[in-house]
Amino acid sequence: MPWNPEESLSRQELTKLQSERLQKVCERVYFRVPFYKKKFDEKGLKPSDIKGVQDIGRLPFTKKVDLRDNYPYGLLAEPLEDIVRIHASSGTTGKPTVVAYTQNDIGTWAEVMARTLAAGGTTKDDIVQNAYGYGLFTGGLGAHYGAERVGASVIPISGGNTQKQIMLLQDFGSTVICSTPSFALYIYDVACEMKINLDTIKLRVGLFGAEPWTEEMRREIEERLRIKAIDIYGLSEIIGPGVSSECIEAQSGLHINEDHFYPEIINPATGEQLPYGREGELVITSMSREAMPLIRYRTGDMTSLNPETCACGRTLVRMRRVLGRADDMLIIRGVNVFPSQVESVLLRSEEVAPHYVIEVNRRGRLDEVNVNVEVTPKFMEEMATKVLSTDLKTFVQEEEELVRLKHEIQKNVKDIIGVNIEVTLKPPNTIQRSEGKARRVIDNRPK
Ligand code: DLL
Repeated sequence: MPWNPEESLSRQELTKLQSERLQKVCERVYFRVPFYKKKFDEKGLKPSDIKGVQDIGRLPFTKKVDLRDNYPYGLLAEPLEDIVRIHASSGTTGKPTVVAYTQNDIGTWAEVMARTLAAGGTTKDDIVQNAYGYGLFTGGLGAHYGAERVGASVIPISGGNTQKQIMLLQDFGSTVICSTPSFALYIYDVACEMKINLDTIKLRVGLFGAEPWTEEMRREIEERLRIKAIDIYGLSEIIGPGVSSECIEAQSGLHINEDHFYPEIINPATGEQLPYGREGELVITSMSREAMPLIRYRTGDMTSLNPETCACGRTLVRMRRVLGRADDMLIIRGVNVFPSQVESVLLRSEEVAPHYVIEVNRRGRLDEVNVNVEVTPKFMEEMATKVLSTDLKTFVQEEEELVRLKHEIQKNVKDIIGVNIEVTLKPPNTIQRSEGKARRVIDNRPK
């Protein structure tokens, strides 16, 4: 059931609401944020030229570099005395990206996160173990406020502390977990090591996001933890988590809270708007934010939009699962590859575990990719009984069974993605686990 009737408006009603909010936000940024006044002026645009969403293509884009150039407070549309919260996301280089909220923004955030939790089937009867990190990262407090708004009991355990997570899952009877998908798998592994009987855990749903993951990973998590795994998406610059989420009824695309966040898909190379169904870069205008609204923010995330009404009754447009950021795309011998595509091929082999890291090296003028992936403990045991000579400690890569599996994976990658990669099989529990966002790529190429 949708949390708010605004999730099921007719397209006509929604467009009217969006157009009103878009006009207002254009006024707000033009008269309050010098950066935007300059951008509008350069295009010869006045806020009054924007009559509705049909005119959005006339507006300038905002990029991450604009946030950095205006660090820390240059893009605020409200005086600091009216700001009640500041978050930041760590960039790969230098200063973090700063985002600010007024009291009303915090209210909007709690509302969209309540929608996310409700879409995942959470009610006031649930106990929500919130394993997103609390702090500058928006995951922890975002999920916290949403869960409270729904009326659930929130356990603010934050990320990390894996053994304690398991203890609380058992003792507090948590029914919903919020975490990155990679951390959920880590919790499962540790629970197995601790020989925990999963029947003692009441978990039924997980709300997973903050990093790219695949359908294959969803299946692994659902089978192992015996829960429904829901994809939730967002980014600090726009609000944090709460931009879009799947519903438990369909688990088929993430409903974008379009009444607050106007989505467009563009060709990242040309900036041209693309129609529904076409894959491109997601661009979002945060129409109802007060402290730091952004106009046509280029998220860097690649997806497509589907306008069909969903089985759950929500009319909000759905975005396809994010394959990855345009910046994370690897170009292997001219072929564009997202780490998540490698993940989905790896997990087709039942003998490998969902723990991997992709290394990229430069040899001469060519990029070489080596995928390190763990075999499952079951495969390891079978190998030990079949190949008596195998010294499991040294994990000899030339061993017949390993060579067969390695070739099978390489062939799958070649057939499905169309590139040649090197594969290094690793014994169980040797690839570093993540308690937050997983680091899937180690790029050793000279900058
Ligand atoms: O990761 C907000 C968040 C917290 C979302 C908790 C979901 C759950 P940032 O740290 O600013 O904010 O990172 C945002 O993470 O642009 C995407 O590239 C990636 N991302 C977030 N959710 C997903 C997802 C939070 N479900 C960046 N699938 C975004 C794929 C995701 N990528």
